[in-house]
Amino acid sequence: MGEITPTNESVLEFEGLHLYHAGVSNCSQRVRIALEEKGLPWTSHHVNILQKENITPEYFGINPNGLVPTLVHDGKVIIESDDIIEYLDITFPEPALRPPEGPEREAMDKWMRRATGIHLKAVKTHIYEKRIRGHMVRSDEENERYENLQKNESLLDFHRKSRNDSFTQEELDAAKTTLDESFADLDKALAERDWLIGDHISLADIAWVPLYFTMDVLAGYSFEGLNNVAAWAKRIEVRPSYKTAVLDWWPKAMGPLNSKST
Ligand SMILES: N[C@@H](CCC(=O)N[C@@H](CS)C(=O)NCC(=O)O)C(=O)O
Repeated sequence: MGEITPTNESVLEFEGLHLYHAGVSNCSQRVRIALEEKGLPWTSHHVNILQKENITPEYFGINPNGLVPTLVHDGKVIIESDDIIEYLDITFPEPALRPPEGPEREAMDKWMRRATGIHLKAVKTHIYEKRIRGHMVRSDEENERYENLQKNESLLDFHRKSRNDSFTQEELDAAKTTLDESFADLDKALAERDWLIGDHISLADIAWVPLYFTMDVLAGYSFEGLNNVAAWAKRIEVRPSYKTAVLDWWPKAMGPLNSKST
């Protein structure tokens, strides 16, 4: 479950919960929301991905994909946001963010797998295409460093296409279609309930809501007609975790986070 052995051994000595994360990152938002919902104290290691602070041998030694977030808990290193939030709920069970084992747990797992499954080809592709690419252009030197450090072929391919502006129209259209289908399904699921699973917030909501928060601002994605999704996001926005986990970390340079709710 997301646990890896880091080559950068400096983190093995960390005590307590340490999070490598970025303010702008929707995957980091997931983990910060879960931490805040559980009231867990944590130490921040902010990695400014807009400034390419993740492209260093030190950080690749902690997360071999060079991605945020990474959780270090008493020297144990966990990567992948879905695995991290699940780890937190298993390790610190109260308040529970997962329903007990059974059909609701299975439904929650399915939503989480779906969020993970669409991240690179749909979420990231659409956001990079619409907004981030212009903010994260890598210099030749940064690019060379990345090519030397990154071993994950899918990520190498993604960043080469992003840098060379060489996503095909088919790939961009497929990303948009996947997002349209996903948010439409989310809207349907939320038609008769306040939360995706059961009657309170769960890891399913925490996995999906950052996509809503960032998609509209970063990608200009239209949520028109998805009223249940918008109402659900507002239910999250009134929780104290929204301010501490989402708003307080959002880089002002990227504009107001959620234009629809302000
Ligand atoms: N599957 C990973 C995806 C993580 C990811 O793509 N993180 C982004 C920010 S949301 C990142 O680090 N981007 C920098 C890069 O791609 O170099 C997870 O869920 O943790």
